[in-house]
Amino acid sequence: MNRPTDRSAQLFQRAVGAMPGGVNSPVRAFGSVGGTPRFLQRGAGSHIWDVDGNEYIDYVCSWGPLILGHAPQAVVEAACQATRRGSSFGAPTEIEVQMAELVKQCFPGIELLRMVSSGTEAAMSATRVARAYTGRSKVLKFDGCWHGHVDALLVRAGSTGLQYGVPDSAGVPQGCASDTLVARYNDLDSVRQVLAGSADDCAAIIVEPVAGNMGVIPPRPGFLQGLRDLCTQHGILLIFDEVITGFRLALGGAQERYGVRADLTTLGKIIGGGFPAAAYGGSAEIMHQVSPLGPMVQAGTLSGNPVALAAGVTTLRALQQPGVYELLEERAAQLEAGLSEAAQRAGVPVRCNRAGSMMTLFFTEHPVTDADDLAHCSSERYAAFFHGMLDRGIAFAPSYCEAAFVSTAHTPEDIEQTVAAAREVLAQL
Ligand code: KE4
Repeated sequence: MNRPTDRSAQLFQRAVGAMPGGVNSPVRAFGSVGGTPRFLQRGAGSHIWDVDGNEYIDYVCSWGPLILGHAPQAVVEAACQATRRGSSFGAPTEIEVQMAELVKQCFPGIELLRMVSSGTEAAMSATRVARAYTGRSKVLKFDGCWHGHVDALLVRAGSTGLQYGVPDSAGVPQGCASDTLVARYNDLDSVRQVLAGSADDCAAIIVEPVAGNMGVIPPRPGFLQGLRDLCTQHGILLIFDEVITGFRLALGGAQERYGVRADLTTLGKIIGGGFPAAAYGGSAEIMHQVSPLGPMVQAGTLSGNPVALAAGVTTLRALQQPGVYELLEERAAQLEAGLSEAAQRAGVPVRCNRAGSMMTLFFTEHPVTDADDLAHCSSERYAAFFHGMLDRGIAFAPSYCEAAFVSTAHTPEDIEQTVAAAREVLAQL
């Protein structure tokens, strides 16, 4: 089953001599699963190929952006045409208006939005505008949630924070984090406790409406509405970090799926269609704080980049076609059922958490509903599963603190092949 990894190994050897850990984002280094990171050469649809010529069915999908799969023809064409017209101007362009109007159609709570280039920038800016609008200092986040590498939000952070055991990053002075409050995900009582005595100075509660960075953890029934009610009660702005869930769970993201409206929303990943684009937005009253209208400063050289937005608008228009989310649901449900059945057949205790076309297979018999539950999950078994699947041409996330994504390009045959491989791997765990 062993597949050649010589070229990846050679490239990794060179990479570590030029970049920290040989990567440009920590999770890519395979730190929590071990082994040689695969250097990829190309992707098409639901498949990717590494530099040694190995082919894989891809469930990473660039960590979420590629909901249409790799290199969809219409997206590639739109990006090429936009590039030929000039890749960046640092001046307003029509595609930015089209993107903003498209997002407003899908997210009724967004009256004005500002494009930025990464989810980190979107989260940083959304918390800043919340502080500007309310005049308050504190921001409450949840243990295990990840909002990019914003200084003040690198507290009990998920994703990379969890994978490398640094939920509170080095280099973030206490002064930066002192206004950050932390509560337990899916636990409204913990929110009430944390807010007791500080609600009047809390500008925002920022939450992943479906957590995707401690593995996938859906909100318990009532959790999101409870946050909504607490925010309304205390004059706190509710920020939904929909960088993953926006356009993933529905055209209107988690807000459409769960029927809870945020005061501010961050978006990313899918709205760039595989290119760097993200956004934050909310009511006109709040967003009038943002320069040049108001006193809150935020700017960006490549914000609203016309090539990225040509890819993003093309992607969103494809998602507006009838039947897309039903297809994603059907494929993802097929995968969830197949993996769960394979584990049961092998007598391996697993919990598969899924919301729409994002899911995580946890190796535990306990329910996984917050960051503390990760202590019951076997990272060793996940690593063995990951490599067993990789050796069989199936690429899951190199960490169980991440999500697996299904795209519209994944076929029933892809899912069947994945489940067949899982049966073999789980039987050997
Ligand atoms: P970026 O700055 O990476 O574009 O977005 C940060 C971000 C914000 N909010 C949520 C909910 C996110 O999931 C992310 C980024 N997600 C990670 C995957 N867990 C990106 C992959 C990586 O860090 O390499």
